[in-house]
Amino acid sequence: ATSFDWEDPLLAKTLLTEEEVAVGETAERYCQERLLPRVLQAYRDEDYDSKILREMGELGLLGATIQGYGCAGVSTVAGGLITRAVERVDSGYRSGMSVQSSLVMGGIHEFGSAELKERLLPGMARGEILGAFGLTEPNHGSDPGSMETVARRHPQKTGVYLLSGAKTWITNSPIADVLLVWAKLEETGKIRGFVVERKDCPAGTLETPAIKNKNGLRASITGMIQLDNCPVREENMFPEVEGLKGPFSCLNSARYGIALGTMGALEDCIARARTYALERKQFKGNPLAKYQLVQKKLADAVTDATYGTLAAIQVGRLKDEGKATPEMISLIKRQNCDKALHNARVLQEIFGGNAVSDEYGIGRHVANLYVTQTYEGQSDIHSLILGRAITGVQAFA
Ligand code: TGC
Ligand code: FAD
Repeated sequence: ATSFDWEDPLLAKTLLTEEEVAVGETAERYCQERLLPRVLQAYRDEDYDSKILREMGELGLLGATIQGYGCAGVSTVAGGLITRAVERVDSGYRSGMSVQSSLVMGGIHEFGSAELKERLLPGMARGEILGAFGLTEPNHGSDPGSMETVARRHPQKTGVYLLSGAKTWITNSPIADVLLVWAKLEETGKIRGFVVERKDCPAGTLETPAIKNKNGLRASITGMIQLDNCPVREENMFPEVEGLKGPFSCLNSARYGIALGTMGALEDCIARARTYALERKQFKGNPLAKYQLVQKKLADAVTDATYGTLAAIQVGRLKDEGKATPEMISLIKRQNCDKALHNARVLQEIFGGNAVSDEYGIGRHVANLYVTQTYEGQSDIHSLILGRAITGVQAFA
């Protein structure tokens, strides 16, 4: 007999291959056993332990969808099950991993020269070489096409570009060994991707100060990238790709990871709220779970997590068949981030005053999920991407 499983109501698990189930279980075990015990202190101290990326690398969790170069070569859905497992613990840990895996390794794999891929990807897959992705600038966030960071040819040295400008709100920048920086080539005005290697930067040409005192995503490290005539060899510029297509191609896979990732955070909120509602008693010794208003909050959240998970699995399948469009990814990124944030905020109410204590974990997810709704295209920006696709009229500017 089949009974209802509140943790997987529509049996999404039956849509997964054996390999995907195994990858998901490996990731969940690592995250629950190794990440969960340290997140509370890390969040309090605003401390990101870069050993985490090495641990993930040892388990084959970094750049997992890439074929070759020491990467696991699993499906898009399996990659999403990894982000879901990590984000079940904390969006900040997923963020550090997404940047490494999707944005930097993914970018180098898709657009880098053969030499760059062979030299950097295996070390990045092991978590020994850490990456950051610099697109956002202090004056240009939602509209990165207006970026000011520029790459000029070195006046004396052939085959060298000098990068100048500033990037801000950059995950991993203070600890990154390689920084994928998007800059406009002075001679063409077109956006190009440059792999800046910290070890090759002369003193004073690259600074990556941390941005401290965040009120969300405190278990990840965020900073700036300041470039002052920083020399980068031509071999480190992506040879072919020009324009916003470069950074946005990397974002497609990172946004996919967030769509399934945020379902992990929401599921953790549901599990915590359910446990609390069953234990906490108010009015005549009844558990909160007995009250209809509380049950509705749980029912709404479980429904949204279920729909979001199924939609993400479908888009993952289409992506691997080469049938996914960027708008499909905007659709699930927007919906899943919005629903995760909304439901987390509502479930927080079940904890009453205790929600204010960080020991209950719910407030941390709420603060983190605000960030997930904001980065990689704020939800309203994804509304406009969808609106353009629906009407044929762009409403950005
Ligand atoms: P638009 O005219 O729409 O496009 C310009 C060119 O780019 C191409 N393109 C894409 N290509 C592949 N995939 C996509 N998703 C693409 N989106 C656009 C497009 O085809 C076109 O190509 P071409 O060859 O014709 O030049 O450009 P626009 O300037 O009108 O863009 C507007 C808009 C809103 C769509 C875009 O700028 C946008 O999405 N803004 C949001 C910014 C954003 O997402 N920033 C992310 C920063 S990285 C980050 O947040 C990492 S957090 C990581 C973590 O910690 O987890
Ligand atoms: P703005 O662009 O100033 O937007 C502010 C508000 O205005 C938003 O609500 C937006 O939706 C709205 N808005 C803007 N334009 C329009 C319009 N045309 N119509 C309607 N509404 C509009 N970036 C990176 O490059 N790499 C990273 O690793 C990275 N990591 C991050 C980590 C954290 C913790 C945070 C907070 C951000 C990170 N970002 C990163 C930056 C992130 O991508 C940007 O914050 C995001 O793209 C929004 O840009 P903005 O903050 O400049 O907001």
